[in-house]
Amino acid sequence: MSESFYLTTPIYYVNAEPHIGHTYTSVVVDTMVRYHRLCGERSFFLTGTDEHGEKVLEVAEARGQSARRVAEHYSNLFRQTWDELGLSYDRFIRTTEPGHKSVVQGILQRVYDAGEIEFREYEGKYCVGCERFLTDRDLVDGRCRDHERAPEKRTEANYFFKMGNHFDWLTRHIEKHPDFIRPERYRNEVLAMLREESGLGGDLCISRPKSRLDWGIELPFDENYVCYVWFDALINYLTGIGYPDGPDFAEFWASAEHLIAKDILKPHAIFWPTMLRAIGLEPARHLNVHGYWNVDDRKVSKSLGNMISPLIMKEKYGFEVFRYFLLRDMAFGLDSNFSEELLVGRNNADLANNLGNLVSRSLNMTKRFANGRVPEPTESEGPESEVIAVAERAVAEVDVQMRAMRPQRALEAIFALVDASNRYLELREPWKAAKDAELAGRVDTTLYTCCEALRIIAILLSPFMPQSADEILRRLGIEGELDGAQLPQSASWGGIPPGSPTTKGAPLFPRVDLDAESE
Ligand code: ME8
Repeated sequence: MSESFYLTTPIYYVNAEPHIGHTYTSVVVDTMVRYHRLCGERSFFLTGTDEHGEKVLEVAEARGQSARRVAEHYSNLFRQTWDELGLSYDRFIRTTEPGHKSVVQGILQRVYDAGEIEFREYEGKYCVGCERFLTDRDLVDGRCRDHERAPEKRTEANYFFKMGNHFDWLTRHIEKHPDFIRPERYRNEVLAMLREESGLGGDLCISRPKSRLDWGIELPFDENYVCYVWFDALINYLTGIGYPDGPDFAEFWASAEHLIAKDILKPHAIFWPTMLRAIGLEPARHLNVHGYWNVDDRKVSKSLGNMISPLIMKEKYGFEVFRYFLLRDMAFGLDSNFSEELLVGRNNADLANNLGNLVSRSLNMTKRFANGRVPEPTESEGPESEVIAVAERAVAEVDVQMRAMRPQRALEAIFALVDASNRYLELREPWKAAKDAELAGRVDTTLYTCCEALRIIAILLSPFMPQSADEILRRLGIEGELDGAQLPQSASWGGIPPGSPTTKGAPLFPRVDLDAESE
């Protein structure tokens, strides 16, 4: 049986509208899941909303509404946005669902009965933005590095999960599985965090007194407290696939891949694996960590008010262009800057001039010189073999890069084939060859080679730009191409049937002129 893949996004807080940052993580997961489907692998895509905790209460109080109403509003907004953008999630989970509450309570009771939770007093620096107590590492000039606000000093009697009991095991696990946390820079960061947390005793406060906060899941062993929002939220990854006894739970849990940005590294790399250990489950297979989208070198966030809306980007440029930009411009793991100039630059260079041009030249000439039908190739020479070799390398390279969670590198490999095909076309000059008695015989092979390269490009590109890929296949006259066929066989050279009726169509990716846009 082929491998399974269970991919998750963070569940987003219901205190803000979806912006470029949330969109990036969700789009990477969508792309990965589409790729696995293309390979005939079973996959499950979980996303959703994180609805308890102080952040939501803050918004609710400011608006004079109930927390439930605010949660409902933003949760719907996230779901509708992902639907409008065509993200192919399998389940959208909400932490206010009754089913999630009973899973969380079952786990709390189990961990409590196992003696891993204790009750005592604690004083610390609490950031409402992060919904957690901070350590000195989280502070810059006394302020939270992400929210740029000073934490509050808080003392409370609370329940603590003794996660420090599992630090030795976790350190060994990270050392034994070098790519558990990837890219590598974040693994090193987690090992440093673990050393620091060990020095602090390694306890995690997992309760909030109802007298201060009652918007959460009640502790099953003390009705005066609700569960800390992170303890509740992380468990969504189990509820989402039917923990404890759903039919697919074991299969998908064994193949779990979490995707997050570095802001929530500690909860995912330290709280979560130790919680799972206490529950008696293995950690996820990989924790994939990306950097921040910045505008003018500052993290895009609700608290800084510099958000970029995916729906506005869709309206202005089309979602496929925005999606391509996100996937291509961010090296997974590093920060990236967003500006409309950069997006338009990518559109014009990669999509309009390069890929779009290959599509329109190939199909225009197929129309002119082969009556609009993919011709039968005759002989293949050096230049054809070169395109074939680049196509084969692209198929293999995309696979390696996708499985290593480097979507930007996979796109580079696809565009190496686009470049090679354009160079090939320039070299063969079918527009001249067709008029030259000696060279006219090779035009059919040239056009076949371009159409076949385009077919492979479209298949490989389909997880990244599903609609554009469908459109290329439609213009090649083979729109059912992706049904049933699986990578890598589906992209092996020679798959396009000669005689396929092609269509020229309008430019696939029009050039954008930013100056004209702003007029
Ligand atoms: O942290 N650049 O939710 P959240 C890149 N509810 N990605 C960004 C980003 C940026 N500027 N801003 C946000 C929470 N993200 C918790 C998660 S999971 C059990 C609970 C993305 O709404 C990125 O994926 O603050 C980041 O990790 C996530 O949104 C934080 O979303």
